[in-house]
Amino acid sequence: MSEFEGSKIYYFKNVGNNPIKGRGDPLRLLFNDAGISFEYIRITFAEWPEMKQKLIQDGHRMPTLPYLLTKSGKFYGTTVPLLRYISKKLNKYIPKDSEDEYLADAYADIYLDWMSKWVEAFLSKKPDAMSNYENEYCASQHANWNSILGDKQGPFIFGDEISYTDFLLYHQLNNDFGAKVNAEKYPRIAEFVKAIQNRPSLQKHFEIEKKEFSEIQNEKVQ
Ligand SMILES: N[C@@H](CCC(=O)N[C@@H](CS)C(=O)NCC(=O)O)C(=O)O
Repeated sequence: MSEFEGSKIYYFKNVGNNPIKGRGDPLRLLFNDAGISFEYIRITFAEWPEMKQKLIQDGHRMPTLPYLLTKSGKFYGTTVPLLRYISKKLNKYIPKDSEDEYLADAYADIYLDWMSKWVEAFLSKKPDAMSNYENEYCASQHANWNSILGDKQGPFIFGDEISYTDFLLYHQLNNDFGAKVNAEKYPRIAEFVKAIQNRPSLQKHFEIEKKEFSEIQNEKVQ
């Protein structure tokens, strides 16, 4: 049994009235795909400062969200290093070829830049910040990822084998546009999204996502 079985994953509640926006979901995608049980604990913006201070006092050096606590109480933070670490431990989701392993790291770095741009636009007070981000920045990211996906045969970044970087890419596409893409302009991305959404091991994940969406909509209506 994996040491991550039964972990608690902590992330903010309700970023932008949406259960998947922000940085929490790549971990959920990986856990769900791998069939590892976990509890997803959502915390409010008001709760976080005190929790963060407590984590710092307890000696944790990466007190940002998301973070993970294993059943035995081990703390792990920061999304990409954590995805990579879990993948290594599972001996899954990391390309076997060392050049592809390097590329997976490099593409994960591109994801981090992309996510930072989204955070910047999301938090900006400028009225056109989000539309500029979506129309200009996202367009250049989509063009680049369409090419990256075109470098190999197969629906995923490294071909037929899914990697942790695929979870990052899918999450960002979902975070921005609910994973809707212009299939004529970006056919490889469209194929990729379809492959992720049709993946049998992720069907429960998508059901939970749908349920959470409707719960948030109902909360808004009340
Ligand atoms: N490099 C980290 C960044 C994490 C991060 O900045 N998380 C934000 C939420 S999306 C956060 O914790 N903000 C509150 C804080 O920094 O105290 C990662 O990718 O996990």
